[in-house]
Amino acid sequence: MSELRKTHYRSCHLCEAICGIAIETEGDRIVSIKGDKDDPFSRGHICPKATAIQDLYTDPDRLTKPIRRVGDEWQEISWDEAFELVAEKMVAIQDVNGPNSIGFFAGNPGVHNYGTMTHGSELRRAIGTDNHFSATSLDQLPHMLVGHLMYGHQYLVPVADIDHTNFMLIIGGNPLASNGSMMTVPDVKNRLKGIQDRGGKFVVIDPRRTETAAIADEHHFIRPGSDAFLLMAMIQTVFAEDLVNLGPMAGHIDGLEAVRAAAEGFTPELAAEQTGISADVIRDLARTMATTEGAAAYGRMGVSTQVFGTLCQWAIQVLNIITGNMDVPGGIMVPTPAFGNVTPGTRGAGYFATKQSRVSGLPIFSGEFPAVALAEEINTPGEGQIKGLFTIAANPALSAPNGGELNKAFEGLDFMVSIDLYLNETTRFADVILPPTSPLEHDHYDISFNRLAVRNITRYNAPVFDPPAGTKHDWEIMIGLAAAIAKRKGQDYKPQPAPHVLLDQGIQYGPYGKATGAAMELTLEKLKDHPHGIDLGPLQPSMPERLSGPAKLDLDLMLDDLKRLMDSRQALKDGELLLIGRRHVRSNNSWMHNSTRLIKGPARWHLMMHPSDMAARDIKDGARVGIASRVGEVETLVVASEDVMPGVVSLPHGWGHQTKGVKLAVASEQEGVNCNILTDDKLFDPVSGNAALNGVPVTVRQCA
Ligand SMILES: Nc1nc2c(c(=O)[nH]1)N[C@H]1C(S)=C(S)[C@@H](COP(=O)(O)OP(=O)(O)OC[C@H]3O[C@@H](n4cnc5c(=O)[nH]c(N)nc54)[C@H](O)[C@@H]3O)O[C@H]1N2
Ligand SMILES: Nc1nc2c(c(=O)[nH]1)N[C@H]1C(S)=C(S)[C@@H](COP(=O)(O)OP(=O)(O)OC[C@H]3O[C@@H](n4cnc5c(=O)[nH]c(N)nc54)[C@H](O)[C@@H]3O)O[C@H]1N2
Ligand code: SF4
Ligand SMILES: [Mo]
Repeated sequence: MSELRKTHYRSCHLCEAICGIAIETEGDRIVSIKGDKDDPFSRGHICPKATAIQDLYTDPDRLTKPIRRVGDEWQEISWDEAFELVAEKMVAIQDVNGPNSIGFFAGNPGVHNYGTMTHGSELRRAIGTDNHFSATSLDQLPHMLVGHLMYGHQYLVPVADIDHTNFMLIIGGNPLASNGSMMTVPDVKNRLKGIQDRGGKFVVIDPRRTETAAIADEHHFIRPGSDAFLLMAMIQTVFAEDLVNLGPMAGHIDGLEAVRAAAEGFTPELAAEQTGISADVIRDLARTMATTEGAAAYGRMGVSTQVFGTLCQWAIQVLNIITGNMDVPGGIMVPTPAFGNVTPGTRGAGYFATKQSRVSGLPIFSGEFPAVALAEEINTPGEGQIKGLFTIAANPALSAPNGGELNKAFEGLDFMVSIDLYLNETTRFADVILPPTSPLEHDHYDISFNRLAVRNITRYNAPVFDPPAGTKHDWEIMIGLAAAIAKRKGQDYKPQPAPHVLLDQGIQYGPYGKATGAAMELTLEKLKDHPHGIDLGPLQPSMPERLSGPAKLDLDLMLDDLKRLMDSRQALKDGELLLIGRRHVRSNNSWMHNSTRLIKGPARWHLMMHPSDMAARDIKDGARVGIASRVGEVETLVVASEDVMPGVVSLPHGWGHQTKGVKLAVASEQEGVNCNILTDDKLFDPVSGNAALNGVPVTVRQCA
């Protein structure tokens, strides 16, 4: 007899859109996964990845027990043996080589897993090293650095009020494929259409005519890496045409005149030459930003992960501020989440450049060094060389630049431990793999993404399934390791309370919380009574209360960097090819290619190239091509497309699973290659150290 059918409401943990999903189960079987129509935020929307959650859950390749490498084999071991072994090896490395000889690399799924966020510090503290790295510096570091430097806190990151804006400028983001990033926005297509339905418009600036560009009112190609010229020219126009309006920020900013002076030389004519966008269009965009009631400029991966990443994100803030769009409905605002709301004095404001990485002297940001420094920190001998490594929910072998060098580095480590669900391109180098429970086997709360959501909401989800006996959650693995390491070091260790206890405290002391006397009297218990979540309303103006002082426009770092920008002027080089990335709605970074359901359909890993660039090199459509950069070379198939700008080629990241030693039956059958063999660890934004994964110079030739 079949067991009772149940419907569980939950947030999808796969991407930043955090859509509400309804998972129907029968016993330990998933019957269906659909969009939750009663979810106040996502309104029933989902994408194909949500249904693949069941593939992840039932994937025979998913690891469920700790394993250790013995020669060329993997053997199961008990949790206690695993914790003891890791503690013994890692502490021994530190005893001989000093505390910094252990490194950490934390990856993207950790941010979608609140236990990792509340308890990751336990393990880090037990080890006690300076050498932390994460996907942050392959991604949104410039946003956080600008929040920290301009507004005084790394989490003061305003988001576009997409539901009320009348003009949105999207620079280097493709939310129709990525579903929004640093802007949690489920059902983004309808929300963008909503702008058009109320008579507004949105414009996309991108070297590729993306899915988002295809439905935009305007799309302009831009030469990769040149966005800072465009943004500065828009700022220059606002000053030159006397359009400055500080709106609610008047009286709460410093440094307007210095920015005016610094912007002077960045004319639309100069920007036109550098970007390929005409001066008229640039002036028009600036005027529209300044004269539309409720306008928002938003920039994402294309402008963060490039050599002027921080400058671009700073210029976007300046542009929003001087056009009166900071902290107004329809402009950009800082959300007010139920947990982790930032007000003056909130801990974790961030710190910058208080230390430098050992080999290249790259700046620390809030406890971590840029990921571009990881390979050299492992490969360069000397005091502080990394000899032992933890990877946590990360696949840097595929996701970090100069993959060739990094793979060599992993091979040379004395000991490596991976907390991960799969034996993949990175974890195959580990000595011990510690697999956590599947996401459906633990509770869920979006600490990070409620902070970036285009509407204030809060949801808590109970586990869908009980964790199988003898399994551990990510956070339990972390405290297990921390305890074993502390014991071996002869230190006292007492773990923090469980994640849900910390969550409850944070909610109770948050802006809607019972302990702060808010009318809603929110507690975790109360939230549990709302399976679809609680709608906390649209974004609200909240300045200057959120600031500890005036917002600082004239940051020395940025004004200095404008000189680097000016010096970077270059004539468009004949025959130059710049590599950019590409995301697809049926793929998710490097780890969801093992789902047959997602992978089916046409190949999505090919190189896209403009027909004129192909003709110039005698390359046939569909041919096998060799792509080479300063650091590496790969071969793949090329597809001709007028959707990429001439001079630009596009290759998605996260592929390259045909590697020996991985246990990914479906993914390894796929032909895509690792594009990060081509990206360069010496190509980065020197201000933040963030990787420049876009705008990488390459050559392409047809294979014989
Ligand atoms: N060229 C190029 N490179 C890029 C990018 C790009 O646009 N272009 N994008 C960059 C960006 S934005 C990011 S965020 C990074 C992402 O790169 P990474 O942070 O390395 O993340 P993923 O590739 O998503 O790999 C996630 C790993 O976590 C494991 N995992 C999944 N769920 C869990 C879990 O619940 N617990 C644990 N312990 N493990 C889990 C998976 O098996 C996988 O090994 O890639 C970056 N790399
Ligand atoms: N389906 C799916 N969704 C995802 C992910 C995924 O892998 N798949 N990854 C998640 C993660 S970790 C992140 S960080 C987000 C990223 O979210 P987005 O930033 O929206 O993602 P991308 O599709 O990488 O968009 C970057 C865009 O920048 C363009 N671009 C490249 N170089 C330049 C440049 O120099 N200037 C300008 N103006 N544009 C440029 C690219 O053509 C691309 O369209 O997506 C998240 N959501
Ligand atoms: S858009 Fe993102 S959060 Fe929504 S269903 Fe797809 S993967 Fe999940
Ligand atoms: Mo990311």
